Amino acid sequence: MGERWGRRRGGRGWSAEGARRGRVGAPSARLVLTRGRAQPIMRAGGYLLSMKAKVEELRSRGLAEVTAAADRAALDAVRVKYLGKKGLLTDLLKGLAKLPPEERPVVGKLANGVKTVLADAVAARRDELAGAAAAAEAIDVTIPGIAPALGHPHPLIETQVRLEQVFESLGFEVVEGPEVEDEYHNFEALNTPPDHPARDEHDSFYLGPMLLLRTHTSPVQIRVMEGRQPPIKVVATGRCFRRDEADATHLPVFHQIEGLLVDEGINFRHLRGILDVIAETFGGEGAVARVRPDFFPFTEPSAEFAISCFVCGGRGCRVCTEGFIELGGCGMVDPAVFESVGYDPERYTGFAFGFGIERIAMLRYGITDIRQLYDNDMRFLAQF
Ligand code: FA5
Repeated sequence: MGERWGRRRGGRGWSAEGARRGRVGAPSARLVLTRGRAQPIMRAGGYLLSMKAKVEELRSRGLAEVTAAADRAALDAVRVKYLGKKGLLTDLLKGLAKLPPEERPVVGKLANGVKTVLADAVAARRDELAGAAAAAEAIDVTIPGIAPALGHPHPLIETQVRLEQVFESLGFEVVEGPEVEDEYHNFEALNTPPDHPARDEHDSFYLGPMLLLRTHTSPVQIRVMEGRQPPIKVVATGRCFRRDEADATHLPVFHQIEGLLVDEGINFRHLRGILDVIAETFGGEGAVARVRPDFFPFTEPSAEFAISCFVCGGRGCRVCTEGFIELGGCGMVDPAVFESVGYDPERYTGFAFGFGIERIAMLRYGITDIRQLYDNDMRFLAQF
């Protein structure tokens, strides 16, 4: 350095070109000419060069940090660090005041240029990151979907709905009655007084002295007839409750469909026509219907309705009794029942029936044990 100073002072060996090339520590020709004093000129020149180097360094460091920013937050931090109000470039520009006025534009231009370069690089990197994020989140709509497992109505409900549809198509109205009944509607009005032996068969769940869970859907007949005059053409479906041991064909809670048709001139052949519809619709191919005499206190004559067993075809097996599956009872409404609801038994006749819906579902789907309907085993239910 000492030697250079010596040469500069002498004014030889230094050219304006040399200064323009920006040799470290070299004063610019202009400074020499305008200032005429070596010392301040050399200081100012040194400061200018170090400013330029600083700007250049900020440029390359800033660009490297922008490129390295892995996400939006990191990129924003880099932007604030270099371009923010208190950022490194802003800081540097504040330092311009220390430069001679004619040098300020040179460094100012340089710094503003770097500002633009960094701002552009930040914007480009932001786009790049947004593109990468969008690509990562993109959904490929061409990939085959996963089919959701679709449910379907339970075979018991399916059978109940189908029964209601069949009867509605025959002009019957679907009605409802309470599951908690009084003894009068469940027994007395149906011609079954307290000492009647048929009451033993309906071993009941009592809720109080006169209140019980209905043992059959027949009390709905009474409730309908109490509320309106003939002609009556209704079916009622719902749960019934008995203290029965569960086995292949019995449950303590089961469903029945009750039917009642009352008008002038109704006879057993009308009932037989309905039984044939049930046998054809739910019995399956080749099924044989069987109607044979039975006893119910509320019908006279009474009959038992059964369909040939789908398992053994009528030979007899564990699922059936003597080759037939009993669906329910039926008959012509007993005049005593009409009297209990105030109908004139001389004028009106009618038939009634009550079938087990589980038994019909068993026939329909070939189910050999009634309990399977309530096991809620998806492997079993999914078959239907
Ligand atoms: C009755 O319940 C009469 N109310 C039916 C009736 C209505 C007769 C109208 C005349 C006129 P029964 O107790 O037989 O009848 O039952 C009828 C049907 O309900 C049976 O054939 C059977 O299919 C079904 N059932 C009865 N008890 C059970 C049980 N514990 N589990 C499953 N199903 C049953």
